[in-house]
Amino acid sequence: MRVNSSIKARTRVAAGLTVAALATGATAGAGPATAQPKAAPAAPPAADCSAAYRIEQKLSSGTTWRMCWRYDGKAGLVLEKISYQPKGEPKPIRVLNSARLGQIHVPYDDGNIEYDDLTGFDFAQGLMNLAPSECPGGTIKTVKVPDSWNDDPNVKGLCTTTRSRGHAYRMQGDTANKVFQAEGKDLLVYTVNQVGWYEYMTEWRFQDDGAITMNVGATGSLSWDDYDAGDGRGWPIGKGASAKSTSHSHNAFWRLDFALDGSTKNRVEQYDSTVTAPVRGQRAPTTKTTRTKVGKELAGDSKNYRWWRMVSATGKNKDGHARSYEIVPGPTTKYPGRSYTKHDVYVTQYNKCELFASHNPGNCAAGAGKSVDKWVNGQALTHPVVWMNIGFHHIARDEDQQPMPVHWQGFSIAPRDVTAMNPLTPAELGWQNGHWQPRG
Ligand SMILES: [Cu+2]
Repeated sequence: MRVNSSIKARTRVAAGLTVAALATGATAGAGPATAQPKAAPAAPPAADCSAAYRIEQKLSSGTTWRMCWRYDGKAGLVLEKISYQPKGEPKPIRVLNSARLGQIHVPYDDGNIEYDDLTGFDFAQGLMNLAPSECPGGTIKTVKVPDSWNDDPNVKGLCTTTRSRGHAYRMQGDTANKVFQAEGKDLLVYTVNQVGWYEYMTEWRFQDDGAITMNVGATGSLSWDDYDAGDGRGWPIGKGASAKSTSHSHNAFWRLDFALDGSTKNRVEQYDSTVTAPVRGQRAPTTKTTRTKVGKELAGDSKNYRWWRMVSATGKNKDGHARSYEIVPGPTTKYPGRSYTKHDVYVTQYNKCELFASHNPGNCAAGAGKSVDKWVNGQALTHPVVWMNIGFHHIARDEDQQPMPVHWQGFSIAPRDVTAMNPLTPAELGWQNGHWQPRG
């Protein structure tokens, strides 16, 4: 913990009392985040978890997301059994068995200190009470923090709500007076966890188009204990050249255990494209895309024109195409200082004790190593687990005080052939699949 942890811990308790006093009546509960009327489901799917741990939201555009949540004593929020059901699909389509953070690694540029926030600096203990205004239109669930340091382990700390994300699509119709357009809607699930001077927002965005976007936002305050590096590794944020806040990195890891169509036997593919200048007789450059099947554990690097996808072992969409989810990396600054931060994505064979990308507390096997890079050792991938590493180099600026504006880092997974068409296609356009001919 960053030096004045006791003060921060006390602050947490005090804030807890205040919010609890204000927000009586908000208790753990099931049901949708907002009070939108829901169409009666034809056959409600069997409950995967008790009502208090269920999140189910039918978005106004017709897409339903379902999942279970739990709270881990180190990883914090863990979302499980996540399924997606766009309108027109008869049953939920399972996407993930489990989705959670895998580490937040924070090394300071002067080499004096390095934090493993999840495993070593009590990220999960630092769950913050949320005021009702922080979860507009939503529900704040009560989370029981395992082995809590506080007298009351219950924190009103899990917000589920909905948010608009602007245009989902727009298309001018055949006649000038017809415009097809719709606003995208997302289910948002988030917690705030305080670690020392920082507060991390862990946000999961379940979009009505089937994409899942996960982000960590850092706010709170710059670390009071990490100032005046004195060797050119900080940025002055006080008057004149005083108070140099030490530059540092936030390397966030996510751990995704896929289960497309309910099976963990997903296949992993990497795609690369090469662009070649025109040769004689060609009017323009050409681009060739190749697929590489990833059969064994992978330490992968993002590259121009490179992407990966997880392919369902069993499910096909109505066009007969294998369902898959594509990994869409967000902007990253890869930190080469540690073996586990040297690659952008790791794919490991599932092992129930491999839970944190670094400082893994479990004893997985003799000589197994404590970080994700060590677990990439040639095993065949019959149950691949994806570890995404997104880094941010934080050179402070005057605007970082006070409070520090949220700086976000994260990535998405996007459906590729999960449905035969855009899941939000209006009924009138449902026939326009493939190389369709305009109707006269
Ligand atoms: Cu920072």
